[in-house]
Amino acid sequence: GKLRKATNIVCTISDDRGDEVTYAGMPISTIIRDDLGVGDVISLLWFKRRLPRWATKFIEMCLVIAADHGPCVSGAHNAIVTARAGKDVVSSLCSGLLTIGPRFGGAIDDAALNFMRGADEGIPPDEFVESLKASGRRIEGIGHRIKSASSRDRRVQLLSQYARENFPSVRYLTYAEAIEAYTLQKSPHLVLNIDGCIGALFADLLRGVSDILFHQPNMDPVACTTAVRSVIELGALNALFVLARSIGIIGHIIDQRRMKQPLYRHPWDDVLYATNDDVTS
Ligand code: Q5B
Repeated sequence: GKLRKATNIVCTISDDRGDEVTYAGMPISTIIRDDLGVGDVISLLWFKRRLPRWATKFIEMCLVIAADHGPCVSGAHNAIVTARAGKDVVSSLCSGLLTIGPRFGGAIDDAALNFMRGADEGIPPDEFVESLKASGRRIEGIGHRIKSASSRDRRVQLLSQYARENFPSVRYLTYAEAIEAYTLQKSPHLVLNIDGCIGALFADLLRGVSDILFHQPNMDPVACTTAVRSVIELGALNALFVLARSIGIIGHIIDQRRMKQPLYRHPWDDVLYATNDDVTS
């Protein structure tokens, strides 16, 4: 018989060989005909499943809510400086995206995994916080430079409210809020932030769609937790912030180019010129 040629690449999410491309088996004409949105497209291409509307709407809300947070945050600032140095859109976007990491926008995966661990193992909030502190780690998903107990993050409130009204369970969000209640006793700035809120709620979402995701109705809770954790470990939650914030970063780049802004140079009076002996850390 015929021998199949060995392939160098395996792809399980899309197929462009027919008349039209399919996303997880669904032709794009069906996606258009059925008026599906970007939340459905992300579900198909990232998770290889069509998810229910309550879940795809949450994904779309994350994209809207995390699209931009003004010009002063790390990503926008870097992109603005790069655009003003005369670089193209792709280079400026990349320079902005490269700031996304453990302190800025890239704490979502670890926040989700940690809040899941705490809730599933029944770790009391004080123990959870103090054990991370003892190991010298910051709690992913907690803390914000400008948001505080008296100036709450509206984004966190909007996502939490939607989830409470539409998710089958908000168990991990509830745990994250218990952590926040404890950290707020230490400092008013140690609020549940956008990364922590998306992380906890995405873990709740993945549990809520586990029968669809893993093709197993009434899954054993321990097996479900392991399967959800393995999805999060792929990095899809941080990727959601990357995707969302790309929208805003591109906006800032276009804004700078439209205004023909000159090369940025940081002002001398905003730099402390010091010797090593002058600074303590
Ligand atoms: N402390 C976010 O810190 C920030 C602590 C903590 C225990 C914590 C910090 C942090 C975890 C990572 C995280 C996502 C760096 C943030 C985002 C998107 C954004 C951004 C925007 C957007 C802020 C002062 C004292 C110190 C610290 C202690 C702080 N956080 N202890 N666990 N998590 N969080 N990132 O204000 O005793 O004085 O040494 O790393 O979740 O990125 O809008 O800006 O949409 O663009 O710089 O919202 O919380 O304060 O670092 O001077 O810390 O608090 O140990 O204690 P700050 P620091 P001490 S959302």
